[in-house]
Amino acid sequence: MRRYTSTHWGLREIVEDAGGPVLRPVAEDPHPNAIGLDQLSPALQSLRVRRPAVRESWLRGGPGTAGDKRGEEPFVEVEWDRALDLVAAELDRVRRIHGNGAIYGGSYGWASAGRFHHAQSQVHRFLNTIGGYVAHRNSYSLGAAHVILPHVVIGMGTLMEAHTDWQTLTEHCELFVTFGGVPEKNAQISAGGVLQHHLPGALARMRAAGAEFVNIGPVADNIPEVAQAEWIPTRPNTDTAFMLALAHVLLEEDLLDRAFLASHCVGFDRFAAYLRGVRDGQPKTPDWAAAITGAGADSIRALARRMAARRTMVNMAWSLQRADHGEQPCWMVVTLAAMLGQIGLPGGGFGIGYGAENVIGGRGRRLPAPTFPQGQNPVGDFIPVARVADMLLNPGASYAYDGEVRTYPDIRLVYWAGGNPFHHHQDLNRLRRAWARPDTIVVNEQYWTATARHADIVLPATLTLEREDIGYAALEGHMVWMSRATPPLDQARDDFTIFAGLAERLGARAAFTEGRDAADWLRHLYDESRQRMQGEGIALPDFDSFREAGLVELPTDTPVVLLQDFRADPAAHPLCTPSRKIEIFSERIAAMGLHDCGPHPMWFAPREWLGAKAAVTWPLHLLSDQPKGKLHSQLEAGASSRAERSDGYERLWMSPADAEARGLARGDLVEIASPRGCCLARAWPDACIMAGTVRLSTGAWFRPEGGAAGPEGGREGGHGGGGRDLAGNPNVLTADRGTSGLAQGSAAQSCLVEVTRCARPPLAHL
Ligand SMILES: Nc1nc2c(c(=O)[nH]1)N[C@H]1C(S)=C(S)[C@@H](COP(=O)(O)OP(=O)(O)OC[C@H]3O[C@@H](n4cnc5c(=O)[nH]c(N)nc54)[C@H](O)[C@@H]3O)O[C@H]1N2
Ligand SMILES: Nc1nc2c(c(=O)[nH]1)N[C@H]1C(S)=C(S)[C@@H](COP(=O)(O)OP(=O)(O)OC[C@H]3O[C@@H](n4cnc5c(=O)[nH]c(N)nc54)[C@H](O)[C@@H]3O)O[C@H]1N2
Ligand SMILES: [Mo]
Repeated sequence: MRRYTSTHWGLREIVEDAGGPVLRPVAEDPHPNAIGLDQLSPALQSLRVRRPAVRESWLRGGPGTAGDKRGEEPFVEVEWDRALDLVAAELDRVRRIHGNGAIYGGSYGWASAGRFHHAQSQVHRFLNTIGGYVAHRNSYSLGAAHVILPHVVIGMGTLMEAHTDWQTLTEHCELFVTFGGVPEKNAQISAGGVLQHHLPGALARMRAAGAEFVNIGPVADNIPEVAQAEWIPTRPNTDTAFMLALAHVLLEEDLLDRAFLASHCVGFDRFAAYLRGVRDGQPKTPDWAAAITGAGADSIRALARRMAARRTMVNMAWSLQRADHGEQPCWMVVTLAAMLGQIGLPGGGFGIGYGAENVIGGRGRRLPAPTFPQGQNPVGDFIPVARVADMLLNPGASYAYDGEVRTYPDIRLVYWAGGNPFHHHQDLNRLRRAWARPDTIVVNEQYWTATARHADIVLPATLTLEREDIGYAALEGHMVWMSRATPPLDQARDDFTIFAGLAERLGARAAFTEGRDAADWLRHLYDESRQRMQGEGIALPDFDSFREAGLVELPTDTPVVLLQDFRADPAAHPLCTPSRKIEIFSERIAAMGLHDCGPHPMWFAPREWLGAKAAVTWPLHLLSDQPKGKLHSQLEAGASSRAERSDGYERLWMSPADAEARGLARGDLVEIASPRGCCLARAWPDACIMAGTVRLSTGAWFRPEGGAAGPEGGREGGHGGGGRDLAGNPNVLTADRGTSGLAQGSAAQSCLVEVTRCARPPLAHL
């Protein structure tokens, strides 16, 4: 009998070794990776939260005591019953005195794969049973895309699974133009799990069939070599200007599909007036764009003609919209594809995120998943997810969001399970100040992450390998019984058990558990899904046979052509937009009257970019992309993550010219500074990075000099926010601003920095 576990980065087989259970990639995967294979190693296990722990002054003084000491003070371990009593009493106090609207339970994060022990679902369901919480909306991944796209074409959720599939692209696509590559490192991941990593194979087949690839952007190594892509280097955050110039050429040379624009789109004429510069006096010509993007005007012109002459797919990476005015590239990529008139044709049109996750471009079908119900939230209040520090710092303040003026709630208690805001949020020193405000912060964690270290009460959570679960990713073509490989470490409990214990103390046990334990829930969720799958013509084995079999493959043979039905008959298959067509001009957005998001796609200069005044002092644009050797901050100390570092430090990729100008050689220790903070890394000059751009991948465990407290206390005797981050987390540098008043998404990719040799090496080496 084969035993499996599912991870967001691949399915693993659990095999017994002389020293205990070990993980192997499954044989079915043509391009497996090595992420997390060492999860049970003593080195990683030594970083676990082993017992419930309470921050010293909170334990002494209660809620609200010395919030500014969070992250510096030692913790005191307590018994489970005491910890649960404390958390339950505090939840009850806050809801009685301030109401459930004072509890922030958004709890953003990837947590682990597995349909039942999904930390966010667990915490949301629990909080719903005790009266509700302030939730979050959208994601760090796609903050701008989620809000703009439904106004313009279709929702991002639908789009995720509606991308034209790789096989269809192989058969029909002649030219694949991508802004921000098709990163193989990112396609290692799919939420819920991956059975087969298909990106490298897909690009190789497209290339063999004759497709040509053009990669536009500041870095060249974000598309597999098999694609043999032509690289047009451009400055970060200038993609909209580049696309506008392509559009200008199509318009001026009459290379656009006027019939498609008339039958399937609204508002092209007003956009065309903008392209021509009727009101602002600035035609968006290739020469105009050349000055902004750094690309040659001739190369823009030539590319536009080539795109019009071929079956062309235009793609953008999600990173483009994780930037100031990130709504614009999303809107513009759709507009450009509409002008080419190939939307709905096999191999043409647009993509938002080929390569961002393995799932994009697959042929799987959405099927009824086993889903742990989260219940109803009686509070109903929410924030756009990346506005968390704003919320904590400015209770009662108002902000614009998607046509509304909203007010930040006054949060007294924060509950986090399954995410790491001290990895993922921008401007971590600001987050530290915001985080000092609530009366109480509770975190369920597996490891002593920076977020756990900045909590008041930390409850130890199990690993997936310490519990049973159902792994499911229909679009990836599998459902898997996740076996328990090892008993829970020390006193760790699964989130369900933790919340059941809290619910019990708050008189909500029956509502939370519905009388089921974890094993009952797994059977129940599976049976329910099995029944609904029958309706879809899928026969799943019964629960016990499923457990026995381990892996069930689901069909992945549905060809997809994005918006094919809409193209064929727009009246019968209308879009969700107000006009039921593609909106190149949006009356709805126009009516919002936003100063930072206009009624059609436009070029807005980001607040931080190489063309800004601030670039005199901060002359390098920092890209903080997704890390190759891990998922976000997970298993940061693991082997595949460490392999991407250089002698213990993160690598700062930079152009050879920028390194030389600073007298830096490969491996030199540098300080990277922005107006918001400073961190260390090793210089890594490489010709794949455009001059003026540097790259530091995300995921490092924030470690401000002086040490953040763990059970053992601060390492070098406490140090307030603002110290250098030794781990190299780019979020000490990034700015915490919303993309615009439309979406308020994370704008992490708009960040200027300077790099200097590190003159003062840290006392403690990593
Ligand atoms: N500068 C910059 N910042 C970024 C980005 C960027 O491009 N640039 N990208 C952003 C994006 S797209 C994202 S999605 C976010 C990701 O940010 P997160 O999703 O917050 O990152 P993870 O490291 O996956 O955090 C998951 C945490 O859950 C814990 N965990 C895992 N399983 C369980 C469990 O069963 N129970 C409990 N209680 N805990 C568990 C893990 O130990 C880990 O600490 O980062 C964002 N931040
Ligand atoms: N290995 C790994 N894979 C992951 C993740 C992970 O943590 N690790 N996270 C997953 C998650 S949650 C998400 S949301 C997706 C994110 O997917 P993306 O947001 O697309 O990923 P990034 O790696 O941030 O960026 C993709 C590429 O765009 C480039 N880029 C950045 N800014 C610009 C720009 O202004 N213009 C152009 N043209 N290019 C630019 C970056 O240098 C990078 O090469 O990745 C997923 N995949
Ligand atoms: Mo993400």
